[in-house]
Amino acid sequence: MDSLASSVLRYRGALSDLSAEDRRRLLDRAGSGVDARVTARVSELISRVRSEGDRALFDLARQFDRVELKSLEVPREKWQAALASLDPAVREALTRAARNIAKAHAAQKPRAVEIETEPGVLVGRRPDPLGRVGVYAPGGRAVYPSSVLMGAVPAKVAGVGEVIVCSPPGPNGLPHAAVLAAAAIAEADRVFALGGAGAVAALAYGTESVPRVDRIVGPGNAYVAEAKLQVVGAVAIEAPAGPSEILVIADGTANPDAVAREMLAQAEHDPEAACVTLAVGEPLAAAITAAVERLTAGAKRWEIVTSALGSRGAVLSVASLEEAFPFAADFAPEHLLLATASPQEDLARVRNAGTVFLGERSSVAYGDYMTGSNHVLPTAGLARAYSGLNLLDFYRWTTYQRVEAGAAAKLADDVGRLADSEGLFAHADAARAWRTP
Ligand code: HSO
Ligand code: ZN
Repeated sequence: MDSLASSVLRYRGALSDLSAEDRRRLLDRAGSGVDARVTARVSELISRVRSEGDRALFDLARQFDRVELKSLEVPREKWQAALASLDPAVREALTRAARNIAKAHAAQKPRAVEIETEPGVLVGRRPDPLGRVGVYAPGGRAVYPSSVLMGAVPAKVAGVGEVIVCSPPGPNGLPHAAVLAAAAIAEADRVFALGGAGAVAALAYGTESVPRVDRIVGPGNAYVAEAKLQVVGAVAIEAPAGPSEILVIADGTANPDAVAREMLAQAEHDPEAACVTLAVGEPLAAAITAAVERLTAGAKRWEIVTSALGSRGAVLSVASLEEAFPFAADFAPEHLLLATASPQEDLARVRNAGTVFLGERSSVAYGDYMTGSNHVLPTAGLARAYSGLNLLDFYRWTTYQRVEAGAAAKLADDVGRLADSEGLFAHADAARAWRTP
């Protein structure tokens, strides 16, 4: 591996020269940022909220947010006030984002189906919107009103009965003004000033003032992510999202500066972000590396960017696109950017990406905020099995079956046989009772 002291990137050189150890480190991102102390601490916090309810939540606000809350719930007038005092241009941009998210997700509406598997045997299923959903929005280093929209807007489009936004309080006892404004734009139903593992526990189990929800979505720090995993027995969550990731596949048509900008954009999210480029040919890899170094030197969030690129940053050369796609499928990135001559054709070769950006002009930033596609996406290689947050996450299916008179008589013998073979004789009796209509 080329380890010039000047490079801000952890990995350089040819993909085919990567040692087995380095390849594994790049691919194996599971559990990054989680340690045993977090696990123990979170389980303690969850037990406290379960046993003490609101009292624990007020205590946690004192302890972690250093604020004495008067009430956990934030009245609607406060969100409306936050919206009114937001910079009008930002308000317009958020409203535009919400509109595009609503449009893109409305197109995903599921349909009820009913089919006849045999004459007189009808089987169907119907999508039912969830009753109540919690949307978590972090505070502190990452205040992302955009993420509030990504959770709450699709929930409302699906027709979820009640959408609850939770975000930690600042010194004034309220969540960040931008988060409140986004909750207002998304037409959330209730907002609570609650953060961290305590918020997740309250949403999962309910307290005197926080109602229990059916699903919790939205990004958070290591404590929130761990808490979501620990409450899975009581509530549904979405695919756990960890530090941001990007994989760029670039061919000779790519602009090195454009690729470098995309690397830095995801790197500035988190010191643990994973940013990788596969460039066709060594000269292109060298040009992209130079661009990454130049832009990093001027980065406003220099510390975060250099930590990310220094631990999981890579610009690697490949001989051809054919070499890039299998690696991309193994890496299973949250964001895949195809900076290639024919991105639309290359899309057919993509497997296991959270979301794909076709052509270097389709900046990941556009998807993060505005295209309408969802930015809550699987990370750490979970894109192998999970999809990004989408409309279906806000429904559950009710399946049903109906057996008509003549059909019951025809099912009776075979069902009786199968039940007998499993030693379940009451099942067999129940089936055979309808043999003679
Ligand atoms: N890129 C992030 C989402 C986001 N970007 C929010 C800006 N704001 C998901 O990995
Ligand atoms: Zn982003």
